Amino acid sequence: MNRREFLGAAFTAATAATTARPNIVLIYADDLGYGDLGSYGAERVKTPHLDRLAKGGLRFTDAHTTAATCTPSRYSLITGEYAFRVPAARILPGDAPALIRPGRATLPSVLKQSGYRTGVVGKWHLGLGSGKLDWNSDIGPGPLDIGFDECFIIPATGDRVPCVYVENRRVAGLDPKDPIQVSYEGPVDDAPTGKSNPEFLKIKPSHGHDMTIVNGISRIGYMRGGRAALWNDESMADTLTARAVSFVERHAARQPFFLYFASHDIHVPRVPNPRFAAATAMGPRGNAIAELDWCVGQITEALTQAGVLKNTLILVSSDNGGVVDDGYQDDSVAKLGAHRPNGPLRGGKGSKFEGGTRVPFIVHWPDRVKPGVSEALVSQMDLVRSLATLTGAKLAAQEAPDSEDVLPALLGERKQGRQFLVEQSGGLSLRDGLWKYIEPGSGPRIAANTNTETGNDPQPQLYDLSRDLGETKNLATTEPVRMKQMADKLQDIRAKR
Ligand code: NG6
Ligand code: CA
Repeated sequence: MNRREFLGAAFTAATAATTARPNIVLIYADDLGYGDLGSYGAERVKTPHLDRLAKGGLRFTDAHTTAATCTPSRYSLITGEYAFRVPAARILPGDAPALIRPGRATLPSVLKQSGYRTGVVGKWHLGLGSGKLDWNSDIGPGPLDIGFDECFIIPATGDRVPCVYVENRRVAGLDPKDPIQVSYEGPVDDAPTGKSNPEFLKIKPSHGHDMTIVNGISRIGYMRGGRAALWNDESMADTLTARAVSFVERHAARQPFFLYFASHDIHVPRVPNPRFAAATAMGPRGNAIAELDWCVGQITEALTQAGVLKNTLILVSSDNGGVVDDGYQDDSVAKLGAHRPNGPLRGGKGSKFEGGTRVPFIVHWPDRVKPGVSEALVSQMDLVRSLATLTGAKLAAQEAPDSEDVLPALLGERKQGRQFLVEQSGGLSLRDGLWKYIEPGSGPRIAANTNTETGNDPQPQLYDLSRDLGETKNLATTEPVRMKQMADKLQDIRAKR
């Protein structure tokens, strides 16, 4: 062995000693707010399975999505890049082309490079195909082209057509004699819609959501055909959970594996299985949280049964803050009572205030992570680089460009995460430690449909979250120097200087 080979071998040994390849299960809830779990203060809904993970793992109090809505948050989670850099990364219709181009480094591709078997089950909402997708033939590019070995997905959201599952490259259960046609422009047949025939609906919209009716629920967008493939909202959680459990069972013998379980709960339409009808006194929104908790219990049990729970890194989070009425008359406002979906935070889904992006975040890994609470500022976008470090994957500096390695914080070995974090909701805001700067923004202060405080203000806003977590006292005029520094820093990050 010459000197170079010797050094190479020594390096490999050192790397192997500091990297680890646990199984990784990322449980990503939809619209679950900071205050929606028992472990984060909820009292009107019981979440024992999630709370057990929080108690046996590390519960973060300052973890964030990059944006206050779904598609941009998921874009960042998968790519490690701020979604504000990509104008197309906004809430997508169900027929949008794939947002993430094949060939770039992604969370699944990085883990695949490290030897992981990768799978996604659940809500995708990152686009499919390359424009004018034919749902009746092979579907791509999609998850299989950016690092997932297998997929079973809802193409967009539960409230958007097409209301079918896509398994790998095909619509699951599609009868070729009954082809699917999708349009976001106008009706594709003369079937009744939510608008023309509200009497056919089992849940009525409160805003929007009045187009094609599937399973007694009108959606956003129009579709026809594919009748044998249409999903059933009541059993959606069961279907997705069964797929997740099967993934664990199939891959437990050949570890490591990475499962991205993107639950549909608790997004609208909230149609939990009838067995959760009495789970809470909050109606479908509360019951959907109970259903989510059940799903997590099933997946955890599958890991336990397979004998891999201890060596599995379970991450639990949500794609944006909580919202109450998000478009259907589902009793969520009337039955909310004292429940606060975003806990002590101001705003919620779609807001510039902390309720928009600060979400539950739990890290559970019995073999490595000691139970506790972490106040570290971390972003879901940091998972790409942090998990690359953990598993020994190579990731060039220009890949996952906004992702920081916060692995020590994720494992509870360090109290600090990142220093700066941009939050996106219409405009941008900046966190610098516990300071928060919100750019001036036009537009309504309250989103009328959802009754959410948007955070829009023609004046700049500055809050000291160490003393004012609820963002009530604007310090912009009393701290002009700090405000200017933060505004400049935000400009730098935006321009990537
Ligand atoms: C909004 C929908 C809302 C929800 C949201 C996306 C209307 C009136 N509202 O446009 O119901 O679907 O988009 O949610 O259509 S997200 O969690 O996927 O970002
Ligand atoms: Ca969402």
